[in-house]
Amino acid sequence: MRILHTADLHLGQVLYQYYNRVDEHEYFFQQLNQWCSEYNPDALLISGDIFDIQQPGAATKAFFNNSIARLHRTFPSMAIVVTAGNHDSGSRIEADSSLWALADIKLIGHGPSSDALDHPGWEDRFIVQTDKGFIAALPFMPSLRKEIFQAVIDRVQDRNLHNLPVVLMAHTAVSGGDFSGHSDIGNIKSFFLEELGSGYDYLALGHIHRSQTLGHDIDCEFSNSTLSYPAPVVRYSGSPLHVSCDEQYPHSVSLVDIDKHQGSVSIKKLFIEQRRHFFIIPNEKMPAAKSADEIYSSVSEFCKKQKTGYIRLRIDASTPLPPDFTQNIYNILETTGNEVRYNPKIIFENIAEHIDSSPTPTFEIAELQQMTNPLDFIKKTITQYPDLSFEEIKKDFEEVERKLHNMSEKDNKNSKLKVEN
Ligand SMILES: [Mn+2]
Repeated sequence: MRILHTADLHLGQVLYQYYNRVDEHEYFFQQLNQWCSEYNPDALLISGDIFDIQQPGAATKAFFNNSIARLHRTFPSMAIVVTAGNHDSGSRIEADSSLWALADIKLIGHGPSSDALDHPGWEDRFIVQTDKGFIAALPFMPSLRKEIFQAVIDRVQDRNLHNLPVVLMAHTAVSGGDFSGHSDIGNIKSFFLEELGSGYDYLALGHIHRSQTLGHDIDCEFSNSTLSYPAPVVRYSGSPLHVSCDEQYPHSVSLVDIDKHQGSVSIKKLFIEQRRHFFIIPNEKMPAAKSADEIYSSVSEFCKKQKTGYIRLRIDASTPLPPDFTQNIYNILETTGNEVRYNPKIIFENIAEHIDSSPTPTFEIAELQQMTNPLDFIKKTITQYPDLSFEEIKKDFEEVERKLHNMSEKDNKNSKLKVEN
């Protein structure tokens, strides 16, 4: 079974409160079309966060509809499975699902309700069976419950008489298990891998925007060579575009081949060419800028040479900036007709030396909304508190998280006992 796995499209995103990214998403879908014709996958999976906001505008919805319909027309035998993420409105995704079902395209907005598991046939909505294997698709569920994941995998196994590959889709952050070498997993509110059940060969995850195969530290970010692992494999495909300026790593779609149930899983990253690249001015090999004029001329130079891209400025913290600094930058960029785009979140350097004069870190609204873990916030503001150690705070948080997890396990057991009694 061969699948193309992607997630976190964030269609309709307006970056830095100003820039519409539809042409970037269009360029991504062009590449996706190209890969579908080149690799001929049995299924295309989109593991949540289709849209950037719960109520995307008409143009964004039309873009999604047209892009998916076009993929289906061009590759009619390829299964397409789309689940809702935490950014999506599950109800809105669900509302369109019966229409998409006419084209055999699966859109899943909601997980099963708590009493659904008692009704035979509940699983039909979540299972896609192809000639080559099974896809059990679950969307983002605010209260993630282990029995749902296990139940849907078990129902797949009832049908899986020929040992075909089993793929599970989920949209969540995952922690726990043996994830040595993946310290960044803990930066987001997360669930333990065991809570997603067992019995799948490939877990196609969405939510974390950096692509990674969990539990394996040989997943080189820049390599497009095919890596094989014994099943099961747990993987984030990562987002196609950098959704915030902290995501400058390469973005890719995962091409996944699974030979049989409990067999081997091969993964190849298909790197996405970005319509607009991300640049830091001056680039990190140079010293940070020390005057506003220096920045103005570097930005002008960039606009002439590069002509397109997202830029972010690197400025020494001791540099005095005039009150019309931001306006001056926008004035320079105007000459490029919105092609060079400015992220007003400046990277200030040598803050430690200027701790008293250092500016307070600023946050975009979208960034704050995504920040489900207080540690992310602490990390960004830690330079303001020279007496605190980030590592110690992180350890304390992890300890609390572990205790809370144990408590909720106990609560679950107790409430089950009560029900049985
Ligand atoms: Mn996302």
